[in-house]
Amino acid sequence: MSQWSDRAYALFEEQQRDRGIDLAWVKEKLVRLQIETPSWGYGDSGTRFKVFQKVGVPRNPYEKFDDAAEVHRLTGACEAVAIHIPWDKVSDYQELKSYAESVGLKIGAVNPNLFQDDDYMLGSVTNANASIRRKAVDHLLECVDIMKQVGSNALSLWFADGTNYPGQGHLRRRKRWLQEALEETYRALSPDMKMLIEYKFFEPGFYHTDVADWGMSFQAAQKLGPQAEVLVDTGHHALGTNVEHIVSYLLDEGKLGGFHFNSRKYADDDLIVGSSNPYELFLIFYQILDAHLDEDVKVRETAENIAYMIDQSHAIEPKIPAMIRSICNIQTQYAKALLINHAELKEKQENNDVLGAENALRTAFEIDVTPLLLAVREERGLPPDPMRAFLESGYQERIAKRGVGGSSW
Ligand code: AOS
Ligand code: ZN
Ligand code: ZN
Ligand code: ZN
Repeated sequence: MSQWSDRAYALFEEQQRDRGIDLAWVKEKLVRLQIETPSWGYGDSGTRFKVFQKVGVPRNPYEKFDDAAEVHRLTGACEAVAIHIPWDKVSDYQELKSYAESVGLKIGAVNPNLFQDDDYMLGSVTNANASIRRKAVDHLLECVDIMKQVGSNALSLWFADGTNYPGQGHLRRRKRWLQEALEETYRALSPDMKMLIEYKFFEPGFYHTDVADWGMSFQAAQKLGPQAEVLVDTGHHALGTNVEHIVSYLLDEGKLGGFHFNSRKYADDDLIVGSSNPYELFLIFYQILDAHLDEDVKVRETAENIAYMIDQSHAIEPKIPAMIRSICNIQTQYAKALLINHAELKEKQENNDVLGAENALRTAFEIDVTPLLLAVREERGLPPDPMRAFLESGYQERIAKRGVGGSSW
């Protein structure tokens, strides 16, 4: 480290020791934080107005793994990559698994795609047409089979099913069809597999979506059994929703399975994590780390086994730097949350000291964790500034030979 960062870390260490923070524990937690990146985040994407094609975008799933490997090499935090079927369809999934391993990665969640076939215009598992429902369930089962081939232990489900107009669909019938599809899929899972059920209150259906909120995901998962859990995509709530409250509720029920992290200002914007709402991310991590310390072993285990994933689409930003920025932002907010003094906070809460409690929490958020992050990266032999290391690596220039017109999503 430079003299400046050595001095900054020494001061940081002293300040945190004075606050009663166990820095060995903080560092261990930081090192263990792994965040899965999505294969589709490396492809071209856009809005409904335009998909901009970028130079050097991966042309196939293998090149997406190459890019993900670069992100992992620089951050040490992204060893798994989520795949989307059929966007990442290959003829030999064992070969895809071996390829991932050869570049230092593993395959994370398998995401079925039930929204791009014309057949699914009016729904997939909730379509009024039984043969389309069958086709959709067969695709879910195919994805479970792919999980077995690639060694994935998470089936990540998001249904675009919904309607645009009142009366267009029969809501209760659709609810039952959805549960039937989930049940058939759940039965196909191996005992070590999780089913993660994502919710979203709008889009592409603008009147209703079949899995609209966490309560619907939760109830479906509850009925299915212990292998089914809820996935919280941070962009899938109405503005003003208290996402960290949902997180704490699901943790306490042992049903928080994973996250799709991204940032949003208005809707499901899928922007760089923490770019416009860093305090929300910090407060989510506060709930999780508080649950790490819970006296109930089930709550602790739930908190320790959360699948952290990024779900972003990069319309204008260069994709690999956008991913690196997201990882760094997550690490920053996680590090801040690790500096919460839980004993102090508990004491303030128990004394009904409103401002004292708020201050205890905010104090951690306001700490500059740069010296800590630099020290941890250095101890792990990682570049202190992963973004700068990427820009200086020449990787972007090397992949330019892929040309334009790579994979979309
Ligand atoms: C869609 O809004 C969801 O966030 C899903 O997770 C989706 O599968 C993913 O964004 C890829 O399109
Ligand atoms: Zn998502
Ligand atoms: Zn989304
Ligand atoms: Zn999103």
